[in-house]
Amino acid sequence: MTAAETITNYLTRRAAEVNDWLDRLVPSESTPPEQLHRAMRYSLLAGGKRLRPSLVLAAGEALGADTDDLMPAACAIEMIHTYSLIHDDLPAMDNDDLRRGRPTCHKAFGEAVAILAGDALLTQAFRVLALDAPKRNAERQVRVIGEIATAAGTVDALIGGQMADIEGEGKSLGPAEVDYIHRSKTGAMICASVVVGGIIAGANESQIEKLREYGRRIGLAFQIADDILDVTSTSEQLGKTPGKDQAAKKATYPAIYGMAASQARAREIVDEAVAIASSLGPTAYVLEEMAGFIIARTS
Ligand code: GRG
Repeated sequence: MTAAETITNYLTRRAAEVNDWLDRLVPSESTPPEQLHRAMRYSLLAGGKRLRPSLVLAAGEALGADTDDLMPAACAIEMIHTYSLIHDDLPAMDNDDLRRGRPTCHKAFGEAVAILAGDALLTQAFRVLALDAPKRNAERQVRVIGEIATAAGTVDALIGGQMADIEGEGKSLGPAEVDYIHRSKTGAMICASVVVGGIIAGANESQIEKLREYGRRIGLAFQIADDILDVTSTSEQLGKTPGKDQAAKKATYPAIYGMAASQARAREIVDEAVAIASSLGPTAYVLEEMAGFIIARTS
């Protein structure tokens, strides 16, 4: 990122690079089974901010890694994120019609194909990481795979957080339970993105710990911002249906603490994240900017 470039321009540029790689890392629409590959590509290449892959790139490059060495892991994380969105939108889960500004995968392709498209993206993510392994330091790649699998898993992680979210619907949850859901469902994959960049760059343990602390904070801030946007935004801005949290009586930051306190808390957490990133030195400047973007975003 150059001094003259805004964080929005930086993210647009990174998203275009990530999209090129994603396009090459999933089978084409003409590869059988065509309908399944169409559905995978429909959801994966439908836009999206590419925040998680951009975090892999920003963290890795800050600590000296080359972009091409970071891209396979960055794209694997985006594939897992997209699978989670496809499955979350299904009638058995959040039952949504709109995602990334277009009909959800099951609306466009039917439920059975959407389930398989999600499964296939999750599988393809680990295939990409395995096929990339011969080009990498083996010990680091195993650690990367473990880090991503853990974040996508059940303990303080994506699937576990989704389960707690489902179990909590309609109940009056307290702050600790809401923090657990946010940390697991959303925070774990965001945090892993930052840490994975550091591992690929060969960061030392103290640097990795700092990245993890930074990642934990921006992961939580991201979800608080998401809760706020669910109340304040339109479907045009979000590319998905707003107001769903309130309709499902979900425990969110604004519901528990009120809007002003939620905004203040998100700002506080981001300030902490910026201070941690700045302790990694001037090359981590992009991470500071990204922390700010997380709560300034409108979609
Ligand atoms: C089905 C295992 C499983 C998990 C689903 C991701 C998820 C868990 C649910 C999605 C619903 C939701 C609102 C999650 C919290 C915030 C979040 C992950 C928003 C979407 O991420 P963005 O804003 O989306 O980065 P884009 O489209 O920009 O990639």
